[in-house]
Amino acid sequence: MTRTLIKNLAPLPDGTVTVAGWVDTVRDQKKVQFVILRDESGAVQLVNPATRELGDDADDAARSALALTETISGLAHGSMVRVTGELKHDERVKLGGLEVKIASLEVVSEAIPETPIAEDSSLDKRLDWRFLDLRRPEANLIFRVQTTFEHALRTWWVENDFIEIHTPKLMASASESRAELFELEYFEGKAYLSQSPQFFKQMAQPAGFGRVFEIAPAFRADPSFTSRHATEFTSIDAEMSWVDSHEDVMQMHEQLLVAGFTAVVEKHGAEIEAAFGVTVAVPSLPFPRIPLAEALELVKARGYEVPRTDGDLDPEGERQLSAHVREAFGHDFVFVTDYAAGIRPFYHMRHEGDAGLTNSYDLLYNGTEISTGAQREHRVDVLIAQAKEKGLEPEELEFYLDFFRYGVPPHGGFGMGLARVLMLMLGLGSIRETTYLFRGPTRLLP
Ligand code: AMO
Repeated sequence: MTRTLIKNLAPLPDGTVTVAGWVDTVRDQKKVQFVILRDESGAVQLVNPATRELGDDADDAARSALALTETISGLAHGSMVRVTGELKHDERVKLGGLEVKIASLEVVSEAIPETPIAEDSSLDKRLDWRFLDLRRPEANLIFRVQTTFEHALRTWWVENDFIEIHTPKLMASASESRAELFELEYFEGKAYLSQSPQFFKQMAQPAGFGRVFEIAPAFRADPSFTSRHATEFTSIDAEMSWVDSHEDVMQMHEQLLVAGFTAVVEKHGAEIEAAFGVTVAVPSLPFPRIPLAEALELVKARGYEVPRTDGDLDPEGERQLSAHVREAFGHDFVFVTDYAAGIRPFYHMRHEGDAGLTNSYDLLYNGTEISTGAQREHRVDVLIAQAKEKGLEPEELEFYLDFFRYGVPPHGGFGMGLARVLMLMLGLGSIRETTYLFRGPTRLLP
């Protein structure tokens, strides 16, 4: 269909144009009608001199002018229309300094006049009507930022010799903790939804791929209702061979993020500021690194005693640590490193001289965890011992353990939640806003 995107009208000379989109508002005055038309790229004012009645000598042109006026009067908010008219640049027009005088208007799809959501509707109600909620320019911007961000990550990976993989989401076993596993009937037996591409991105290492990435759904049967948990989320994963430690993984991770943030700032910095009132900054390299034990001390020194007994940070602890990092280093990101083995999965490599600590990290951004990464244990006997220690049956993991029996390079990688990165980047309150269609314990629709 021939149409001009509204954002592309400004550079055009005055003349005939065709635009298409949905009706935002109609101002139906006695002598003139104004329609604000929106499409995915912006909004423009349409104008029509109203014809309210026909004289005795009315000709065809007068009759169609009356019909057009009546059509515009009856336009409901949200109806899809296609309009051909005369574009005119006019500085007096507040909206973008231009206007289209309607020559013809076709109602392509009528909307029910009563819109089910309003600007002040609750988030839950907006999610019920997500396709209408997404018509908001700010919502549209979130997903354009997402596109730019993902594109920049992919470009960086491709330029750095990574191979894109697509791992199965139907699994025969758990890939992370058994507690958060969705089980489903699978012909005569059972299958599980993948919680992470963990095992299969690791498989690419003995497969000789060297460096891999994937951006794909992950599923967690997590009953929590926090602003940062979903039962299905998009996981950004990378894994690479020949690492000396988790330090190599962190270096890859921070460079990748700088590429992603640079692209977002260059393309959307100004509109993000206008829409959300936040300034997205490209982080400087290297990101600060703080061992977990030291992080807990720093948080304590700020007067916050982490109430957890397992030695991990809690969400308030993460916020406190990020506040410290911002004050001390002026940085929005921090790698918290060297987690205790007791709070890490069996596949994390442990310190050479101290089996109580792992070669692992969490990455916090603006006070919230966005990622976990680690060097993996690649010595099969050690891996089996660590699995047993965590109460896992090596028999169930045979397919995975085989990856380590035929030659495997030392390797490591990370997983990162896409919606969390966007939420924190744009200063939004929940990943429900930055997920196209959120899935939670009580939400499977739309
Ligand atoms: P982890 O379980 O920490 O690590 O997950 C990695 C990142 O994924 C995101 N995330 C979630 N986002 C929304 N809702 C959830 N329920 C949810 N759970 C996790 C977070 C988190 O930091 N296999 C390891 C990664 C690795 O070591 O490579 C893993 O999955 O942003």
